[in-house]
Amino acid sequence: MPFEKSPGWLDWYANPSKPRFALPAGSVDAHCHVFGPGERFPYAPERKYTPCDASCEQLFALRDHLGFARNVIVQATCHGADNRALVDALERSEGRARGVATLRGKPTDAQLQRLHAAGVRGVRFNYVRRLVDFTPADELMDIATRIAPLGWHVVIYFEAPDLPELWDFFTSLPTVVVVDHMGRPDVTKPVDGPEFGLFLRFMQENTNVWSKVTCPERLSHSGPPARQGESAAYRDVVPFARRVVEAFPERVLWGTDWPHPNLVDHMPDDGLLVDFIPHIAPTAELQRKLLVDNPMRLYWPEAVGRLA
Ligand code: 0GY
Repeated sequence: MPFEKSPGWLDWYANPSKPRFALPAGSVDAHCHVFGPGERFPYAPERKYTPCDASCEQLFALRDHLGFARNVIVQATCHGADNRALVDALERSEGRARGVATLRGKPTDAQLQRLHAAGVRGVRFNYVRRLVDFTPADELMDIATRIAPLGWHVVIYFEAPDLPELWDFFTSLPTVVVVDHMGRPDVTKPVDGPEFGLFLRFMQENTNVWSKVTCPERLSHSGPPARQGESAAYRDVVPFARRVVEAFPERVLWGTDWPHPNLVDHMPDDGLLVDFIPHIAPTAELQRKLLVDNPMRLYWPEAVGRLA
């Protein structure tokens, strides 16, 4: 079935540069997606956008080019709760990808077991209104309760102004809770201001909460580097991400967000995104935790201590 991309949709960067920053051995790209291909895995009827295709083969080529060992593939909203493209990617990864699915209603035990066998280790609850329609809290809490015994976690995607309203629900979740993109702070506001302060308090008071320090390209107002390798890339996001990495070094994850859905200004060169990492995790120890130890603990706990 042919699909036409949403108007203005930016395709992913075809020839990313080789990063200057050498990733530690065993690094995990802990936030990325696959889109279709639509011919094989049709986009969901309820989707809010139609992306370009971005296959798992293309994702795995990017993984190897950038120097990552593994991926965590997060179900994108354009596939709704149809996890077939995700499961197919996990099965083709030869054990080098784990996944975060979207579930609705009352999943059966058999369904959960199938997803677990494929490599799913979490579900995503999305509160970004431009991406999804509302799902009742009871339904989500039911799902969280069902997945907890499997050792899965919940990934939450929301925007900073919505945290106060969602706080009670989030803090009642019975699993590890991973926040996408630091809860999307407005980086034109002070890093020490009340809005980001609330997010830091959320992590401080709830030791089951982790954060992805991802998506500078999405959060930045100062923008991408003017020229390749310039260290000031996305400089307005650095203080926010670095604060989270330094305050919670055991509970942070990093990922490319390839193929970068819904960007309107520019499409990042994924090699330069990797070069952003040492600005937010300035020591080798912080980098190892962010890129290897933490994602391995969450997604490949059985391999910790056994694999590089
Ligand atoms: C991201 C961000 C976005 C989209 C999705 O599932 C999605 O559609 O996650 C966004 O538009 O902000 O994490 O990829």
